[in-house]
Amino acid sequence: MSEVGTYTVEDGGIGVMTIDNPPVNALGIAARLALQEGFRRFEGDAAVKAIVVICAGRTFFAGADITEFGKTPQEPNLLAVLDIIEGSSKPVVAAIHGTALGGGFELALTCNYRVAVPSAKVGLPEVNLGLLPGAGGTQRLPRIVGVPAALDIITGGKPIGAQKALEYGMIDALAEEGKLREDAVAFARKVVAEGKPAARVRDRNEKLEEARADMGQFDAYIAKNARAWRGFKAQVAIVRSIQAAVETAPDFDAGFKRERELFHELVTSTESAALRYYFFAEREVAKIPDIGKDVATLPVAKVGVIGAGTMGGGITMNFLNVGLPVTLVEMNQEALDRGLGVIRKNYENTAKKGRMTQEQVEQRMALIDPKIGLEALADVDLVIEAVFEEMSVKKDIFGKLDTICKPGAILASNTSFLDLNEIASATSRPEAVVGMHYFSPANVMRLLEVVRGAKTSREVVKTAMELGKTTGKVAVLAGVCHGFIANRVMVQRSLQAEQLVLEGPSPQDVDQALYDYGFAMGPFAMADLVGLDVTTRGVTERTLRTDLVKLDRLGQKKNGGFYDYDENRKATPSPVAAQVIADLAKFKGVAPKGALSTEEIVGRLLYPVVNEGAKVLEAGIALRACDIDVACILGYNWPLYTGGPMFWADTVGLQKVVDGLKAAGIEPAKLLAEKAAKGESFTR
Ligand code: 3H9
Repeated sequence: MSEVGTYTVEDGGIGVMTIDNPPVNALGIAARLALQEGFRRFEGDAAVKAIVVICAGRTFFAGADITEFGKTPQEPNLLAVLDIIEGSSKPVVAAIHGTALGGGFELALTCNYRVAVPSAKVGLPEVNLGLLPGAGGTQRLPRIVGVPAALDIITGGKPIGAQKALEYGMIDALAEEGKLREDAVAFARKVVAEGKPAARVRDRNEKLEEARADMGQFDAYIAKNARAWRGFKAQVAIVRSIQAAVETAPDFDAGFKRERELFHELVTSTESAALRYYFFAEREVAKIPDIGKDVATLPVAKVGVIGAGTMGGGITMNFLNVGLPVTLVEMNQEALDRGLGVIRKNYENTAKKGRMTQEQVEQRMALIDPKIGLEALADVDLVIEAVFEEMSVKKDIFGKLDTICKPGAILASNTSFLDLNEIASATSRPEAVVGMHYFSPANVMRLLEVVRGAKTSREVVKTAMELGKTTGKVAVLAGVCHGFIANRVMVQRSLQAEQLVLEGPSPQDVDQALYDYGFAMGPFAMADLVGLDVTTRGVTERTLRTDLVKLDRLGQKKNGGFYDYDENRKATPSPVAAQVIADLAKFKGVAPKGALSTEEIVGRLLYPVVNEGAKVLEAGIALRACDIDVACILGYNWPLYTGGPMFWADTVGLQKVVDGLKAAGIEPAKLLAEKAAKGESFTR
């Protein structure tokens, strides 16, 4: 008897093996042993004429067990199990519900037939883990769907709904929802009755032979996607592996050998390790040690948002998108109308791209209850304040909310820097006050920092975290400090950049180094895009930005900033900016230190981010290093394939980071120095 498998023989000689390996039936050792055992039994049982493989619980196999990568493999490995399935002398039917992903779908592809309920999804998402489907996926899928579709499906990594999968031929039949087992068994009986030889996907070669007419398509596909795939390795490896399938057909084993070589290169790469780390990190951040299942969430059926500006509007859309009504409050009709107009325009743009219908636009707009004045918020369950970043304004609003909002309502602030405890002190219910810090554009960026004040109740924290999930965000818990997690650590990059250009490297040297590292844009190009006047509001001391603003150089929108721009907004190095930099360096007495290599620039800008991350950890502002990584990746588009600043620091080596900081005259954080001295790491 297997730990996770049960085996029964149904009428008509249909052997059904049910694998139950919660939570997602990952193909770890227990599941593999159960499959091996099932096939051994049914092969040896003359009464069994066909075999159905089905899973219990919420899903079919969700893939190889990711936690096993990098560990000594336990036999039988997945490939050996798939060989057993494909070599079965009896027809095998995969019965799919939930998600058949990665190695799970590859397993289904070694079965002779695939039957799925309409709600099921199938796919090969390995690319998201920096991998290619390494159990035959790049060899078998193009044999079914053809090369162009296989390229899109495997490099895209998105699961495909059962109906579409049926059209592609990825599954053979749809079962009735809720009747998968009966229908799969009936399907198997029919196969037995028809007595047709059970075909194998590996023997189908027509689509590959067709593809030989255009062997240039592989290079062309890579060239077309070069920009989007910058820094990632798996996508190109996937294309090459599919190319190998075409080149070697009908010799399946030769193509498969190439797939294995490429898989091995990827699975041992830092990039894949980073992406796998990130996969678990995104799930880890939801876990808060002192807030377990015993803590209740509060019901939120109606939301209030104060401020219909860019942030308030974006925040509002998150709730409308999941059908939650929002009372949107402004102080005057003009601001309210303008905010509503922007929300409508956003939805209409989405509709124009065909990603929603006009009817859906109207449905979402109808969920907004636009109101003037805070009094309209008396009956909401949650109110999020998104007004001007000024303590006195916020305290005034929270004091009023305290008298207006019903007991039990959650009072949230979208402040990005201010002291949440001070905001909460303006109310008589600090336990109800929480930070819900969104990143702009709030309807797009996936990060939500939930800020826990000294007195915020566990129920309120849990509700805010879960609301993040319901609205498609990844919620990361932060403690109270200036800038919380993402802003606090990332501001170091900008501070260093502005110091560094005074010492010699030009803005374009700095921007190029960060672009090459993987950021979409360097800090100077970004400052020009946002507008230097915006980023210097309230700054009184003399900085590069304030000096540029004094010359009316506001960035892309006016006269250039750190760069000059032509009529197509193409940037060129600016002699005026170079002079401004030289003048400020002289004024501050900064001596030129000469050129730096790209690696030195990256270290100089990003080691201080790591250092601040260590301080954030030390102070308990972030629960774990992975919380900082998730916050930077989702809030600042830190390149995913580096794993975020803390994972990257471990890759570089903490001693090297410490040495780099010291060389730049920056004191390493205590935690960082200690870990480096002990040879420890943050994430591994
Ligand atoms: C592969 O197959 C390689 C092969 O090509 C080649 C081999 C030679 N392994 O996401 P959830 C855990 S690569 C281990 O919250 P949902 C997850 O960490 C794999 N653990 O649930 C979480 O743990 P915890 C290709 C896994 O309902 C728990 O299960 N497959 C795995 O929101 C629940 O997960 C994929 O990339 C795994 N494969 O979503 C699919 N998957 O509760 C990866 C999940 O302790 N998985 N866990 O935090 C998913 O996309 C989603 O989990 C899924 C369910 C859609 C299945």
